[in-house]
Amino acid sequence: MNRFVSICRSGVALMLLMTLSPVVQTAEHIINAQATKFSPLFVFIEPGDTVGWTQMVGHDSQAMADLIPEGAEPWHLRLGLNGNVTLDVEGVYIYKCTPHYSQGMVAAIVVGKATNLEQIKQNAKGMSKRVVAKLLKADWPADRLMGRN
Ligand SMILES: [Cu+2]
Repeated sequence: MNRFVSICRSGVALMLLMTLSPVVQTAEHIINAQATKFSPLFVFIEPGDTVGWTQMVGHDSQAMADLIPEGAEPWHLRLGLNGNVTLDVEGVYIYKCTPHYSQGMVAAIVVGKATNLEQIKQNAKGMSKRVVAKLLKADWPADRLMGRN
């Protein structure tokens, strides 16, 4: 009986610890490749979160030069393979599928606040300019609006 009580107590203690623990929670966000689009087209995440791409047969994911925050690490997932990246630097990241870029397969990830939005607006060209225009019109979470206007 005492042992049972002790196990229950430790269980409750563990639950309390998990609830009260100040550990920062990171999340994983999934983007699907569908025909010649990434879905969702825009994801809003927190620094340290991971983005994973699925259904990537025939597709890749490549961060576009001059369209990611300064100091951020560009990525290029291998063609046809699912993969993921963890993004720590705040700002807007524009990425493309290389084989389908000309068909507009371009999308955006906003990590924390959009600190580099002005730079993105200036540097975007062609298909990336179209996706930036869409991003500006999209519904943003209220805490991300810095730099949008
Ligand atoms: Cu593609």
